[in-house]
Amino acid sequence: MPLEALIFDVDGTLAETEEVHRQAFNESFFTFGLDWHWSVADYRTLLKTTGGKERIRAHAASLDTSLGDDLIWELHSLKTARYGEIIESGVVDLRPGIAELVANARANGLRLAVATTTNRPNVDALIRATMGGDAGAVFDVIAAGDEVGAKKPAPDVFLLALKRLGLEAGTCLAFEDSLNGLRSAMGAGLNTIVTPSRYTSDEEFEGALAVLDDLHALTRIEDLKSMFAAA
Ligand code: XBP
Ligand code: MG
Repeated sequence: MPLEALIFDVDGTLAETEEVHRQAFNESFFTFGLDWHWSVADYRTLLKTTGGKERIRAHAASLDTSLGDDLIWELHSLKTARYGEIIESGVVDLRPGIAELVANARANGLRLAVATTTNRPNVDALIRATMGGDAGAVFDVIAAGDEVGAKKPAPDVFLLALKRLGLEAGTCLAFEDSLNGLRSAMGAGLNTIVTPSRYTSDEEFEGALAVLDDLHALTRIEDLKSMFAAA
């Protein structure tokens, strides 16, 4: 089947955003009077739990404490607002090759989608800051965070993107940075290219169609289609 669409993960794939997430989490903990501070080393482990609210809940449990759902939602809303402010200040760029790949895919008639664990406001902030436009104008389909019952590594968010695209998995190619993301995409039946990011460089990506440092080597659609056809 011909390649018809590219489906991108966001955090770690489109851009190295997790350090901004980590800063926003830590500033929110301070604002809430929590004596929590997530170091880089802490966060590498914490990231195995996908979803910011789930991550907060898991951390509280590791301290034998629990924060009520209302407080977790309130804390996460503050974090999301802070994340958007930091991203909109322009501190993060797209990873190498992403802008060219998106432009070339569009110029070659491929459709574009996002399938991410983060929430829609974070996607909008990142695309506005790095691509200068509305995320809904750059991508045909956006499937994000709380729109699905089970987050990555469950396949739900990629299945939602496929449903909204109206395409079979066999005509699409996924791009991810993490093992949780790879498992999610493969669970949805998608061939997946992995570009490990700062926080996932130590992970194994069995089953990936390719594992690349970044996507600058794959900006030519002909090369992408050849790799896809050989899968
Ligand atoms: C990575 C995640 C997200 C972010 C934080 O998402 O697991 O939880 O770390 O964002 P992706 P939220 O699937 O794009 O790699 O706090 O909004 O969850
Ligand atoms: Mg990711």
